[in-house]
Amino acid sequence: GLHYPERLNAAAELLDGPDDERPVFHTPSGDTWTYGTLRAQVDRLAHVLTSHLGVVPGNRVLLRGPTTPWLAACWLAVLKAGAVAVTVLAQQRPHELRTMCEIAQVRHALCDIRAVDDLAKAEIPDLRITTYGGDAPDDLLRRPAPDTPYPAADTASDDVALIAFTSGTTGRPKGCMHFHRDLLAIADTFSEHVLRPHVGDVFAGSPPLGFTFGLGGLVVFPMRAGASALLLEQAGPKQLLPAIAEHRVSVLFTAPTAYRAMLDELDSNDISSLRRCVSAGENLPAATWQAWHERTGLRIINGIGATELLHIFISAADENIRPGTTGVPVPGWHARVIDDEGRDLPDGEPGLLAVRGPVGCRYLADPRQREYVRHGWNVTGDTYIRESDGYFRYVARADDMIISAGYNIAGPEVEEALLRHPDVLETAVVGRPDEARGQVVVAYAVLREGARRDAEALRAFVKAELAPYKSPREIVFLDALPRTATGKLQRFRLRDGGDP
Ligand code: 3SK
Repeated sequence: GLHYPERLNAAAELLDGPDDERPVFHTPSGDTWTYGTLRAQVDRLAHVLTSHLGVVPGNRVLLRGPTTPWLAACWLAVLKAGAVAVTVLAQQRPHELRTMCEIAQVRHALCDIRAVDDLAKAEIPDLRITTYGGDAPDDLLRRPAPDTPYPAADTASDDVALIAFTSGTTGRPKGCMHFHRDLLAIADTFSEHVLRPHVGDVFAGSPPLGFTFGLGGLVVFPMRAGASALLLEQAGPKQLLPAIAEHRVSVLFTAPTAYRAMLDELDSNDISSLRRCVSAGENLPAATWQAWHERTGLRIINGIGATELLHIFISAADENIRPGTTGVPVPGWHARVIDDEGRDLPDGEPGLLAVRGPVGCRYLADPRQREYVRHGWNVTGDTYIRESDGYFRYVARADDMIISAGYNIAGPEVEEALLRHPDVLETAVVGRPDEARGQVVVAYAVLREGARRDAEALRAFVKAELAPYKSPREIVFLDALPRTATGKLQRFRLRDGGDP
């Protein structure tokens, strides 16, 4: 198992090691931060936090801004000073920010000047906002600070370092508390054993640092390996490919829909530098895995992670990949498929995914803790099948199973069939209430540019692929699917028949 010293400061650990001259962050405009620069800036910022802003160990500090080296440096400085980083997303609006600050009892915020409007509008009582990246004399980056090393706060390995909010497809956001050691554990499990990065790797990807998928993939993993990351403020499928080509990115973190969208643009970009592609955030359809493999020769590393557990806990790489499955428990993690009473289900039977490992779910003051952690296992809310070879296959989110005329239908299986049609870019399949059948299958689809919206042809296509009872009764075409700020599909908005 993993053993960390009783006293541990994750920021100090991550910063320690690589030579001063080695690169750590690149920006799209061509700037490079070395480990030496980063160490000096983090120490400056930590001095300012402590001596100008009065931050003391244990204080919660909100961080908000686009993905830049400065945001990463602020995050490291907060941890190095022994405070607790509270990360949020750019898309979060004033009322959501107010709720999160209330839940996490936030008193300080470090905010990119470009993202401050919504935070200021939130009018959060007793919140002291310090901006960075502007030209005001009190800007965080302009404050005078000693040029001396900042001694890292003497934190315990199980002191809270991070509060990350789950986007929550419904309901009040939940703050997940994570320890200093948790931040190293995600690197020492998934990254170390599945990703296996090299010192020379250049990481990049689409998830923002306010989503732990991005925080791990773009800051923690590269730093733990002494490697570097390209930090992109705009990281949609259209920006990723040219950035990979220009900066010779070798490790990519993004979501299934981005892999699918990038297929159209592959010819005009040289992505020969890529050696690792990670997909998480949502289930990776086998059709997307195959298409990417055929076009690039690369084998996508699928994974399932959760904000509650910080990063990826089931995955596989290289020759261990079985397309269409998520993989096996990452070394250090354990997984089971259980029924509602917590009993193991036989292989091949769908049930609740339960996992256990070096990181656990600890909601901050939220009774939903009891639903997530049962009998010492984290129950993620996903329906999975464990196959006889030990591989875990995603079925659906537990509340996304469709029951139509007595049949159990997993929406993702129908989505998978639709995605095998070349015109379909994205799709979401849900159950719509129906008097006669309980529910009927309805598919929402986004087509590739220029494709004709022919519902009948698509229905016929699915009928040829799947048992007829799984075929959508109706296909609705949309320009985009409703998603959360972290890119997760909001099926409930389609199911409710509301305005997507
Ligand atoms: O929520 C997720 O899907 C996720 C995936 C990978 C790593 C981290 C997270 C939170």
